[in-house]
Amino acid sequence: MSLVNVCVIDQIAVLEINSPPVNALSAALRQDMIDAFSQVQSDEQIKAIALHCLGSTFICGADIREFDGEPIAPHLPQVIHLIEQSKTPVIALLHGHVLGGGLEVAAACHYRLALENTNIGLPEVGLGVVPGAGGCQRMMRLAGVENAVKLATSGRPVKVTHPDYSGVCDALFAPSDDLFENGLSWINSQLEKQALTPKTTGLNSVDEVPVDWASLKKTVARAAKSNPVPGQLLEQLANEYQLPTLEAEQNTRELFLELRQSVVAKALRHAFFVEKKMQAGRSKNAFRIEQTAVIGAGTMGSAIALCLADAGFEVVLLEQSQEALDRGMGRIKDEYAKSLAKGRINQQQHDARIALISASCDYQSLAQTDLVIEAAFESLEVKQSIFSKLDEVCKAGAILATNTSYLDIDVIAQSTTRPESVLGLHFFSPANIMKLLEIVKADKTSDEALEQMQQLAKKLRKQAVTVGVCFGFAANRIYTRYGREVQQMLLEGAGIEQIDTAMREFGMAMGPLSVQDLSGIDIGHNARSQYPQPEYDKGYFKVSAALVEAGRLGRKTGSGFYNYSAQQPTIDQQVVDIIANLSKELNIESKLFDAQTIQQRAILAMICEAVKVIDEGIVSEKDAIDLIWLHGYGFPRAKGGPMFLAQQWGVEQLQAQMSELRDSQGEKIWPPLDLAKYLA
Ligand code: T1G
Repeated sequence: MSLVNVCVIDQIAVLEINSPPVNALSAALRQDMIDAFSQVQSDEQIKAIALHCLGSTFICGADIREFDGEPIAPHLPQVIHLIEQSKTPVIALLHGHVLGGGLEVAAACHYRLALENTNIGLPEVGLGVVPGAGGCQRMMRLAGVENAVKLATSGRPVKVTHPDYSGVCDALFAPSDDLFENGLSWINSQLEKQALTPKTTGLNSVDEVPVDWASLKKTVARAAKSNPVPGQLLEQLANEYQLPTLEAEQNTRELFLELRQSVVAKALRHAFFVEKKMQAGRSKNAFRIEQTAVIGAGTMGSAIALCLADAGFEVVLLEQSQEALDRGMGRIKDEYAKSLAKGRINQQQHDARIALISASCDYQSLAQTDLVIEAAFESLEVKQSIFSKLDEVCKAGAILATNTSYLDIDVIAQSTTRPESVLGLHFFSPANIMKLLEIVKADKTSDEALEQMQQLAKKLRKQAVTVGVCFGFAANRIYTRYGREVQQMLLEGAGIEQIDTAMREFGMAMGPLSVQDLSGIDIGHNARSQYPQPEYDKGYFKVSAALVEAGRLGRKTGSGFYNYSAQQPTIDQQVVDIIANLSKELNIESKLFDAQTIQQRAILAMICEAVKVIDEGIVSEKDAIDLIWLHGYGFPRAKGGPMFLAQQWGVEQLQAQMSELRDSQGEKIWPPLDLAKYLA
């Protein structure tokens, strides 16, 4: 059955695309479009062709799943050229997300009509490729060179009403209007005026407005982080933008074909599909969370309240004292004032979101709450007392969540008579910015409660991973192992700046030791101190312990691994001496390091702990590890994640490197692992 239904209304041939879920341009759809266009273009009675999509969106782009294999004919440029060269005017009716190949099809049409809330974009660089069917070239003719270059090199969609892109559409309709009905009446009115022609704007010469390529280059470099493709595309467009459309289109397509099989493109596709795979599926039970509450108005608690209000939930923020509440509410109002000033929200959204958050010191105000998220002081006793009170006050079925990073949720659940409703919701700081959310399943947590949290995560626009209970759950446990390996390398002679620089060059958002200084060296130290230290690991976070003892807790005390008294962080001899003395005391041999060795050791440590975490069933599958690192710790997206990298390095190389480290550090730290089980 064709994916394109053709029907004729008056003198208009309507080509209706129906390829759920998002009308991706699969080979089958490309073929059906060619067949449909060929059929109607030869019909003299047809005076106009309307291209329309059923479902939530117009064509959302190429079918990314095809990128792992060889290109399949018919290729998109064939469809594009058939449309553009049609003697019968072609009008695209746009709604939803007109992205990548979808925008390329729309740009090749002779006219474009859209609902005002339609997004248009060229997100290809975010997949490690470039628009391969003339999107850049035709958008230069419709929106101007600089606007087209910004759209393609940023990969960020814009609303079709954005003033810089007002030249793209010939008419816009209100979001509540019927696009199809309004579209057809627009076409008929133009036909009556004999105003429709098969105009090929996309083939015109580009406008001669000067382009500030140097400034674009700086902007692109800053935004692209470890993804080389935006820079490559910018260079290509800067060199070729004045060429005729079809010639420049072909050259950019060659770059697309070259990039689609690159490791960066594979890593970015992996990240895309892992995010889709891990997001909540269709829900079995109705979503029942309406009233929410947060216990604790500190940094974390107020940021979690922001998260909930941003998603439209009513939130009661509860604290022990009015003074603590006022501080928390102050933080929330400051954050919303900043968002308003930056234009991220408008005044109406600002006021509505603040109105959703109420403050209280009385647990009775939680009697009708559907979900309570506790974000109080990281002490088991404090949490046990809170959960015991919640158990008394909250209605049956209310879900009681803790935001603890390390504490045993099974023990916390025992403070209640409803362990089936107790679980962890581990947000990452700042909670209203970081996408990762660990949903922690305690021993007795019910599947229904977990499923409610997966649906909640989707509404909070979080990337959620369901994990089991252990020290640090999945994310912090692997992060702790990474931190241990970094400190072990310090003891073995690697420099503080050398390590941070190496990991930044790898693509991490920040060096690990700078992160320690930012979050506070004592935070991890105190959490680890609540558990027995591994006897077999004599250097286990000894450097952190020594710095805490010396009062060097990080930025908050003016010094930690670095000294922060000057404009740029510096290294104190005191820290170098602390490390040297520890190495001597622990009889650890010093060796030479380079950036590659540091990066390799760090990633190997992540992979080693990740495999143990999967083996223990703390996470259900290896893709969860990559999602955690991409969205919890700023792992470079263009490298796909620790397990994607492990796949690239291969079992043999990994086993050889880990066995070498096992020889020097022992098999408790580097246990033999069945890597082949996960890295087919
Ligand atoms: N190809 C294949 N599958 C796709 C897909 C795509 N382009 N987009 C989405 N899916 C799947 C997705 O995996 C999920 O599958 C289901 O559709 C619903 O997606 C030639 C080279 C459009 C904003 O990058 O941004 O065109 O989990 O949950 O929330 O020059 O999907 O149900 O099995 O995300 O409503 C450019 C990517 C491609 C768009 C809709 N286009 N997609 O969001 O649904 S490259 C893109 C999205 C290109 C040209 C170049 C979003 C969406 P499952 P969903 P949504």
